[in-house]
Amino acid sequence: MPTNLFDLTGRTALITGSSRGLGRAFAEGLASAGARVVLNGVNTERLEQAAAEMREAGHDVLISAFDVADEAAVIAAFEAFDTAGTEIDILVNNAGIQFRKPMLELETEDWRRVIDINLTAAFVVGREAARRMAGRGRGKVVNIGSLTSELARATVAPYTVAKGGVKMLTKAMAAEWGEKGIQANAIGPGYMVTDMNEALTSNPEFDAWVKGRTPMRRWGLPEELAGTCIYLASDASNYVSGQIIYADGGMISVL
Ligand code: GCO
Repeated sequence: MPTNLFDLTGRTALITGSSRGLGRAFAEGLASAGARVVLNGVNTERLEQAAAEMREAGHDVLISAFDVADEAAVIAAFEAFDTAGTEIDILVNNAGIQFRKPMLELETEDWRRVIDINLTAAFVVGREAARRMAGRGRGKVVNIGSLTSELARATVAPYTVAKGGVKMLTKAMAAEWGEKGIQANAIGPGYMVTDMNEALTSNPEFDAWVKGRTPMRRWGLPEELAGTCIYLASDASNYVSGQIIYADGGMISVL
């Protein structure tokens, strides 16, 4: 038994969509547990800024700019990791977007974009990472679900469908990759204070609804998800696979 089951020293973690928001918090959490982290996003300037801030705090940080929804770019990024000898031990499939519109007004193109980025990209990046993890006989995949992995909310249908898919993708990964030494799990965040949710946090009615509906009576902070991510990325969860853990202040457990 290692002395610290949560120690990630010597591991490298790729976190998609990590220049800000939840992804950044996951990167900070994994780095503080000892991992080298690879930040990803499409805006190189923003990535460099985030990397500089994290290095300032003493973390070991690389950046890899690519669009998770562009399969050729994903494959090229993993080939670049291979060339550089960068082995991704931990993948956090975090990149996501939201698009709020009632279904009767929703264009198919917007539906597809949300599904592509939130769901299909998790499969594509997951496949590329897992092919390499399988060769090494170990790896951790942490997908990011949502309360909408279980429950619908009006105006966010494609996101709901994508996140329901992420829950089942996690189980499919667990089913196929367990024998290769890979554990795949998911985190289901509750309502979090992020840029993506700005339209919700700044809406007094929505704010009151979230606080009324959440047993902890408040929104979650991105850093409050870090511990769950460290757990699922570390040896502490070595016999846990196919699970989605809700970090939601208790919201999904109550009516
Ligand atoms: C929304 C929010 C959601 C929530 C999520 C909680 O627009 O409904 O952005 O994505 O944050 O459902 O898990």
